[in-house]
Amino acid sequence: MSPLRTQVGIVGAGPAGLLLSQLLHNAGIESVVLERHDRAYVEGRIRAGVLEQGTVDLLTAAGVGARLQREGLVHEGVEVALDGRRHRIDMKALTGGSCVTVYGQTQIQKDLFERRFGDNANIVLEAAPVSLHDVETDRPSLRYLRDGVEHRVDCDFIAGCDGFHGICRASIPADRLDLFERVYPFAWLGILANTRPVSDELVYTSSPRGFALFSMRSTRVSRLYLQCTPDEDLNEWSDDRIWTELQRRLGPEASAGMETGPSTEKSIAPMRSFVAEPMRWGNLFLAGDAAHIVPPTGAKGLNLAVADVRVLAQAFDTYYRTGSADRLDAYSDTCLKRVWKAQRFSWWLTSLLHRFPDRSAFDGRVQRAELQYVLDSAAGQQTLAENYTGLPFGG
Ligand code: FAS
Ligand code: PHB
Repeated sequence: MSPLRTQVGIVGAGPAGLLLSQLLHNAGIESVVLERHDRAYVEGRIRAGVLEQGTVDLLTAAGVGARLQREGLVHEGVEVALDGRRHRIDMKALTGGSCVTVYGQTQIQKDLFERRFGDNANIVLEAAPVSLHDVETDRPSLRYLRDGVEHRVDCDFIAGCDGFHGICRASIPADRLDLFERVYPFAWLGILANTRPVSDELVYTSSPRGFALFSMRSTRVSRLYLQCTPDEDLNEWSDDRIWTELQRRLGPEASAGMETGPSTEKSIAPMRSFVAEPMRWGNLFLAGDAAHIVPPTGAKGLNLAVADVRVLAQAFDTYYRTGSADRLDAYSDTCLKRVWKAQRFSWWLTSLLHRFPDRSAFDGRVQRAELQYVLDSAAGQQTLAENYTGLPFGG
């Protein structure tokens, strides 16, 4: 079969890949997206839930934010519970107007797929395996199998948007990458339930029994997380046991009136911090989870993926309009400045709120004192608020 020819070959139809495809389309740049799963699988993954202000603005400007604007829940504050007492942090007041919006990643995927297919985008689903070729030349290509037939996509550039376990970063010779990683001694057990959230805003909970997070997907759907061991057996966690533990960690007063009910989804997510540098090899550019992973405590993963493809789309736009490769050459450094600030915040908030099994008594007291300082101090609350709602894109 004769090869396809395009300007940017994108591997992965997650938030990074599909949004990049949309941004390139808006700039008049052609792309082909290769995704190994089908649409239902990609749309069905229950993942992120909190969008920074910049992410909401970018999705809206890109033409995929209409339902987000209608259905997204704008939160001006966030709560932190310590010793059963809930403290509200007024993020809007502390940042001069920034908020976050609660809108599930599954909804973003649905909006992106609908818009891209509506624009007749070239998205190949169930394309597996995908392989990269001649990445260090000016004629890179992608190959993939579909229905037993091998296909080739000749392109100018490849965007590796295939997530942490994808093929793109793995295609880069090990001696061309510096990897930075921290694996945490715990994981998050997450459930979805058709119950009224315990609060109108998110509640991050620190307790001697471990961390808990009370989030939501709507005013009728709760998204809840419990810190657990990395090797937890999900079968050991009945709904009753989960609800009881959530109430114990939040405390009787703060969880008074909590509505419980059957879970509609239950999963365990590992916790790691990870960065691959540089985010480029030849004409392959890594974006999103393919390049970095953060513990979900700071709600940064999806937002970082959006920030990466914003920079990459602008760099491609400059290249094709002017012939200048300056922004492409600066892509990795530009992204990593903000990636590392989000890594620091995600590590800091994770370290502040979780119970570390091997932590000394002294370290436990210092951890508690730091959290108490943040809750008692306007400066402490401001640093949390400005990071949580999202640092400036240029930052
Ligand atoms: P993704 O992993 O979302 O997408 C990669 C895509 O590439 C997938 O569709 C995959 O099928 C495809 N792919 C992979 N290998 C391929 C190959 N070889 N060929 C073709 N396609 C391939 N972030 C938050 O902000 N808040 C959260 O609460 C949160 N919870 C999470 C829970 C879990 C269990 C996980 C795993 C992640 C969570 N994240 C969270 C982070 C998550 O939202 C990511 O940051 C976000 O999905 C990143 O988007 P992408 O970079 O597009 O990667
Ligand atoms: C979610 O709603 O899934 C969520 C919210 C905040 C986080 C992590 C996950 O920090």
